[in-house]
Amino acid sequence: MIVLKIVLIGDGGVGKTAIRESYLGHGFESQYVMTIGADFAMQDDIVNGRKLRYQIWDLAGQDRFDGVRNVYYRGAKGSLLIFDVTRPDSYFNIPKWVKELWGFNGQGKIPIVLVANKIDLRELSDGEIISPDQGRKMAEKLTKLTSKEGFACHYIETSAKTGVKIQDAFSLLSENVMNLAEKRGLLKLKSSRPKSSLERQSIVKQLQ
Ligand SMILES: Nc1nc2c(ncn2[C@@H]2O[C@H](COP(=O)(O)OP(=O)(O)OP(=O)(O)O)[C@@H](O)[C@H]2O)c(=O)[nH]1
Ligand SMILES: [Mg+2]
Repeated sequence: MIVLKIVLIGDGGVGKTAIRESYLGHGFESQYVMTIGADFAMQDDIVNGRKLRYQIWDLAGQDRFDGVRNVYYRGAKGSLLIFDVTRPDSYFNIPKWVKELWGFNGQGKIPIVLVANKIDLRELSDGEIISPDQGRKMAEKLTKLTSKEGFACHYIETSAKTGVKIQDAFSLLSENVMNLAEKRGLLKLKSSRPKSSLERQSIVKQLQ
């Protein structure tokens, strides 16, 4: 069992909690209840035939929690960085979130999946909308910052309301994290020899 701490980040109201709840199979709540500080959940999953235990930290996005949030990043191995396609400000704030994430997790640059949420509202909204092209461009910009580290930042479009691509967002992130761990020799995915319990414990420790 691989234990993976991930953080859900992005501006207040972009849908971090809704995405977490959808992933956990709890359905969709249309009323906004702002997260205070952080919420925590665990979920087991199987990705590419490997058993995973996610420790999901769903952080409060409102500015008033700016100081409080920093402690929750420590030990994170990857992040879903979420913005709301109907709120351009949440897209333009992405650099702020990247800086926080890479500044406080304790290991510098770690994988990010950039998530464009609320795509069910694209057709309905008459305001300015962030396009798939803009989303991809931002992910490419992030990848320029991480390619030296040996990984890319991917882009995915979701709706917590309809559930579209929610599972994929989590598995894309864990695949990225595991590939990186394998590259760095922390995880031998292709090993044919069964691992001893000591080896397994050490992998779990390194991924925590
Ligand atoms: N239509 C639609 N509404 C969404 C979607 N995701 C979230 N919402 C709504 O957006 C509002 C905010 O969602 P939350 O998940 O609470 O946002 P958050 O990012 O956790 O916000 P903070 O906890 O304050 O940081 C709620 O009213 C949700 O119902 C979506 O994909 N589509
Ligand atoms: Mg929340």
